[in-house]
Amino acid sequence: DATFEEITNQPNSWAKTLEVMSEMWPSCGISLEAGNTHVLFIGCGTSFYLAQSAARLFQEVTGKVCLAVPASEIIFADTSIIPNDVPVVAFAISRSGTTSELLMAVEHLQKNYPYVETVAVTCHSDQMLAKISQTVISLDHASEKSVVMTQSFTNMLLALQWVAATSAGREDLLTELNQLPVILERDISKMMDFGRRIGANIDFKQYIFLGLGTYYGLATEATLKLKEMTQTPCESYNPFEFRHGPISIVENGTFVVFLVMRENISYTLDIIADVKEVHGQTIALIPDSISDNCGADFVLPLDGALTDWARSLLYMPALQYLAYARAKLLGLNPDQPRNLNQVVVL
Ligand code: F1P
Repeated sequence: DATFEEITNQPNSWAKTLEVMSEMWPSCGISLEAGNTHVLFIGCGTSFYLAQSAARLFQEVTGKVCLAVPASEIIFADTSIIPNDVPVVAFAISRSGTTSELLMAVEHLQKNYPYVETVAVTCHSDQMLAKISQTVISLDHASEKSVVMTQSFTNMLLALQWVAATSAGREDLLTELNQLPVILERDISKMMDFGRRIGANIDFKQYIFLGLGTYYGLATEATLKLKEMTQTPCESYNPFEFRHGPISIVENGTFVVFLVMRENISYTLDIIADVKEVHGQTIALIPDSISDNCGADFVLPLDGALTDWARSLLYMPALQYLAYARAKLLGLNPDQPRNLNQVVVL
């Protein structure tokens, strides 16, 4: 099916995205050099979760003020979101380039805030979003037949990571990004084995995905994949927030997936222990340099030589495949989830 092809094609599509970005971005005319530029990231559904992840890493890498908002908030609740005394760049993210709310948000910005520069990030550069935006990041090689977004998510996020590293003049980070296609190619079968073991286990009744900072958008996206493809109860939280109430839903059969950062590892180990104490099953996607003795019931060790933010994309294929494997287990068609279309039109 298409979803399988699109998940497993990611080593190729990531390599192509890096090629496209190094050719197009330097000459696109958008400048993020002014230190006081504010950067908005706008999308719907998967593209909003992408915006959340991108905004956090962009802020970390460039030091600019960054904000992720669902497109609907630009249209219906824009008070005080958009400053008027500094340059503003808005990245409008959409696989299809035709989602109504996103088009309305871009039109709203252009009408009411003409100084905002809009950059379309899309896999369909022949569609309306690209036509109405000032600049287009065209990732048509990552477009999809499936309703669910998999490679389009990671490729659009990779493109924004590339822009962040380039704008900040961070050659070290660009070097790391350039390594990702080869690392993914090397590790993808290990990720799929993991996804199958965890997703296709009928004993797991509900899933919780935990991620912090730029990983929070990944955790919410992993939740959406599982929800769209399988309708399994699942939720996402910041791991530290999880202990402030939501942990009360954990019981035997609750599978808690940690997207682990090296930076806060000792605290994360405490949370893993807390979840085990209340009879949850724990899984850690974790840098291989610290995976031994992390205490989780299942471990997927990922490249520990990369920085936390450069490693982030490597978490996604495993989590996408988890949802895919569960859809197969339940006899569902992952390409065509219940109640969903590729595009939501108002
Ligand atoms: C965004 C989106 C998807 C969702 C569904 C409907 O589309 O909300 O995230 O899975 O297929 O559309 P787009 O604006 O990125 O094309």
